[in-house]
Amino acid sequence: MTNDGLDSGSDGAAPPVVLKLGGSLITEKDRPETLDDERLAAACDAIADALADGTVDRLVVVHGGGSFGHHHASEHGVSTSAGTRDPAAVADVHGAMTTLNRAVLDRLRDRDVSAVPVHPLSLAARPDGAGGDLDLPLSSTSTLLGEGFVPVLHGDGVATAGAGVTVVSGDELVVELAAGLGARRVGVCSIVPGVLDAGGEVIPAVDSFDAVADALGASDATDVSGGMAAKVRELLALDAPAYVFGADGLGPFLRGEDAGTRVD
Ligand code: IP8
Repeated sequence: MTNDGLDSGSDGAAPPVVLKLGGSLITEKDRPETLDDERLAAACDAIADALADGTVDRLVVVHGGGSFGHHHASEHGVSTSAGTRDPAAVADVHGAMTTLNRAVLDRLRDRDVSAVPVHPLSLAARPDGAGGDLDLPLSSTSTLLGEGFVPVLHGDGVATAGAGVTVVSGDELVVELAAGLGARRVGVCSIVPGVLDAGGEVIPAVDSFDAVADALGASDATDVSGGMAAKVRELLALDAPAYVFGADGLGPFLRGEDAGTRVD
């Protein structure tokens, strides 16, 4: 079922838009704990404009790890499938992600966006172990939305049965949020303008993984949670239409237009 915006969300209110800001967009991915301030500011401007214009009224933002989370996760050998029981490693990964989260929140609030943090490490679990389903309770996010806030989640550590703490990617959170909140549209904004074919051209629409599997390579910089192939797989599983686009696509996406590649 595709939720085209006419239905109510799971709490009876208008369905939200779920937007991921990729770590590659908002950080300098190859320089540890370094923001890409210009791109982050432009993304926050687009979000603030869309909320001020009313083109989006309910929005959940998720951001990735970029050079914050991924750097620490790979130093400690932690990924979506490999966990740690070292509390210092958990503190490093989570601490870097909350630092990045604060930077995003500050810039959104500077633009009068009612952005508030939701930290997955404090909420979520993989009760069936690494590789198992993510349990992400949505009551706080959905109540915050209903109260007029813009919840801002992020890739993080997640309690994982039998493995300690593994990584939960922003993409996985996007899928859970979109499904659980009955999202109207889903956007994944990164530094690539969409899903690219073998010749480097943006594929306008993807409706099956097999059709694009050959063209999807791994991410160049350190990325413990899978690159574009994993993103496309996860987005294809959604009911809501999802779009993968670059920085230039963010404004159009938030205005309800097509941007980059539609994954549906
Ligand atoms: O950048 C991963 O989130 P992603 C976050 O969305 C960490 O894959 C903690 C590495």
